[in-house]
Amino acid sequence: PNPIYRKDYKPTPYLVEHVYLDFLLNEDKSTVKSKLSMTPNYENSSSTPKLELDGRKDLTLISVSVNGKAVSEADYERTDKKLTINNLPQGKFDLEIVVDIKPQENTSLEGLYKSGGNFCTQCEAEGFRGITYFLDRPDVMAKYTTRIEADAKAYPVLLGNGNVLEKGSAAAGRHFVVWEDPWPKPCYLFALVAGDLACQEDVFHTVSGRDITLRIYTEAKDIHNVSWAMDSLKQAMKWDEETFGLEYDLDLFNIVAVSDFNMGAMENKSLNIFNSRLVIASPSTSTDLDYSRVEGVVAHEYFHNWTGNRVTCRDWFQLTLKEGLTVFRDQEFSSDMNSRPVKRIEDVSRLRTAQFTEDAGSMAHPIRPDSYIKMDNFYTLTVYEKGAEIVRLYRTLLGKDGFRKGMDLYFKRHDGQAVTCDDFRNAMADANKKDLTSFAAWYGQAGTPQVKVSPVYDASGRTLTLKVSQHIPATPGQAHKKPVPIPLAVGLLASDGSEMPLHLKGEAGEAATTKVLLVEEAQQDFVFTEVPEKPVLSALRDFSAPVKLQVEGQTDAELVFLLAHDSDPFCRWEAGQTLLRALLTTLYHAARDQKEPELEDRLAAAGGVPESVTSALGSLLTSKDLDGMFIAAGISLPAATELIGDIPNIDPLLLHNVRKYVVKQLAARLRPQLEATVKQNESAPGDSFVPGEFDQAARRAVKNKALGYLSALDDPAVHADLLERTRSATNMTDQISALAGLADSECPERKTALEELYKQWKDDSLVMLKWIALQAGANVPGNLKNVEKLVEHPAFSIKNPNACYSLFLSFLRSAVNFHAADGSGYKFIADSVLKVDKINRQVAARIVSSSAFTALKDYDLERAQMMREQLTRISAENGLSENVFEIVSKSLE
Ligand code: B3K
Ligand code: ZN
Repeated sequence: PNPIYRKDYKPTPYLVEHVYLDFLLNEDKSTVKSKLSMTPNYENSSSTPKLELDGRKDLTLISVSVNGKAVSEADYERTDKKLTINNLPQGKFDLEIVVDIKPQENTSLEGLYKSGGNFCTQCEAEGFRGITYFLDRPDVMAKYTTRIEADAKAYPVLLGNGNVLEKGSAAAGRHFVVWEDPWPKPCYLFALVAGDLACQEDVFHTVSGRDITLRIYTEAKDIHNVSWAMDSLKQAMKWDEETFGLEYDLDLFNIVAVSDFNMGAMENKSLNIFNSRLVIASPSTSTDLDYSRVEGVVAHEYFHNWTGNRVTCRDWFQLTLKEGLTVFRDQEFSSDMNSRPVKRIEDVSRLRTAQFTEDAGSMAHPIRPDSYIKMDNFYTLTVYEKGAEIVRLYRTLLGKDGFRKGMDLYFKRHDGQAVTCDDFRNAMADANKKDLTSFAAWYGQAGTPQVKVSPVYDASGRTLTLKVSQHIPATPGQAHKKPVPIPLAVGLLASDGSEMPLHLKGEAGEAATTKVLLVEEAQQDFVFTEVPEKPVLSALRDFSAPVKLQVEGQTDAELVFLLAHDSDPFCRWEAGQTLLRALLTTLYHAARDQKEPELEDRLAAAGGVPESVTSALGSLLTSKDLDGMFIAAGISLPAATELIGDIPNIDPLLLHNVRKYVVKQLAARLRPQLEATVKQNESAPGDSFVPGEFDQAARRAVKNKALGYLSALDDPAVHADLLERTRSATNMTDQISALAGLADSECPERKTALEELYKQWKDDSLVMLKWIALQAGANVPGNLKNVEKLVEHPAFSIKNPNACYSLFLSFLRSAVNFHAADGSGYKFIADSVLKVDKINRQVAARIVSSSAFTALKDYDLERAQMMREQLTRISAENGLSENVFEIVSKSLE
């Protein structure tokens, strides 16, 4: 397979003005007739250029005609991927193509396929070419009219983009609906649904006084559980009007939930299609986290209507233009709906545990990649989450109003266009009369910048100098990097914990307590004057840039101080995390250097968990002025993946055991406080669950975190209590947390609880996903054989992406079993990838790309070698998909 390069971008020689589609949906084969009004997009010349349409080999071509006349076989060529038409007429012309397809056999879930007996589509990035031959790229924007015809009884609901133009019945018990979308769009936003679906309807009154009909469709059994999604949609619509002045642009907005879907959801114009797990929510089956995900994703897809649909991407390399921006928008929405500090901490944790790893591994790429083999492989944390951080940089630098001005100009200039990341940056720059050219480096360079800050205090001159340096590590294909502009938000704390007013040398203006320094060079000094005493530095406030920060000379005592006093909630949390990362690293090295005596004794001899750490976490736990959600995050240990890469040639099992030791020590020493926390935050009998109620959710969060710690004690009384909680829980948050507390313990209650939960929820496929995930990710030794049995279990289906993610992605997180010293975990994953790849290439690729196989250089030599062997085995497979090939071959380089 050949890579596609960003530098090779060229517009198409023809554009499409209007697309008329006619779908005849059937059980054996479905027919797609497309009529395209084509218009020339080339310089006038005597001969016309050829037209190369994208397709797939499973399209059965029935006919091609131009202006009503069949194109002779001599005038077109077909390959597995293209239909090329020659000798086209000058000027505008109509092109008609008829193909047959078999959606019922389409297990890749790209293009038109069947889920739960219904027809549905997924076209982004390149699924439309699986439906018909087309110029399948985002810069070809057209108006669409779609006629859908199917059996009236089996498919009573027929949905398309835009408005209903016409509907009626057809021969042989069939019916049809014609949809018309007035807004030009790229084909990746096309959608169609035909099925037997129930519907909940609502209405949204826009700021300008229009009434929008909102409909959510699900299978009949789920329709009573969509009100949270509906409320979230209305909140999002209102928020976008208030925050960005953006109003919805049609009279109808549909959401359809399907159970077989490769990703979370898709923002098709006025017909969003969702993975059912992101629409359906009920207290007894969904956790607080599920509720917040539904809210966030419903909002995200809605926000795409402006950032993505009205203004779209010129080519797929620009994906972060719509995704980074839309993630930023959904993050801000969720912050406004819930707790801003907690949302920020969650987002940073995700970035750090998963995106930083990606940015250091074999698939590392800039937020705007330079090349790809399969675009599907680039819907990544880098493009999405790091992309959102880069959008946030503008907001940090330009302020809320400046950012809004930039957004307004972006829409004013580019509404209805397919544009690039440079266009966005230019709008931000021009609206604020600022030169933002240097920000281009963030779009072109992969890797996480490492920032060092050395504070130097001069008591006689009462100055504090911050010596700041940055370095971006090499990534595949990019050995040397130039510095990027880094907004570094800082504050200075006095010894009484108060915030010092900041005076930056050479800068007039009012003294604030947080200052954003713009670091643009590899090394730069910033001097603060009138600093009365040696301060404690609070740096990277609110995580003002996606970097790894190291403060030179920072002591544990300073971290404990920041954890107690910093006015910036992010930095307060971060101080605790830094303390814990350092502790885990120290203990890991102590344990690694010797083999004798027992691990626990070695760790104890190395100092164990110091009293200062225990008491700092203890005071956080018992703090009266912090909410439970923040406390839960504050007492959580950094994920193992945060240390992988920083500790060379890591032994993941040893790291796991060190982490386990720290948790157990903390649990033992803080037991009274943990037990008190559980008691104080227990929900009262009669308390009813109110979705989205922060206070309640915060209490559950800290209670369940405390129970999680207690479960590490290996105490039969705790196990009995957890089992009892899985039985008496009145909501899924509590039920599944209690089960999670048992999942890693080798106790009789574990088996009982798993069996009971299965009996209770076996008919609810969304709860079964959690049940599968907990078992597959368990760290009990020898669990692989249980996981292998799970693959055969009726609750699991290898054709369902959600089931695959629950099982395989969870297994990847089990240090004990995935990283088993005999290599059995690696072999299981390689076998599974090969099996899944034959069914669904996107899911298979996602399993490999989420695995440590893409970071094998970070692991000990034995493990790295075993991973390489499995990658080699995968790469030798006949008929391997391009998706998996790309990841495997890059990981072997
Ligand atoms: N835009 C879609 C992602 C499509 C992924 C295609 N492999 C969902 C989203 O980001 O909103
Ligand atoms: Zn998106």
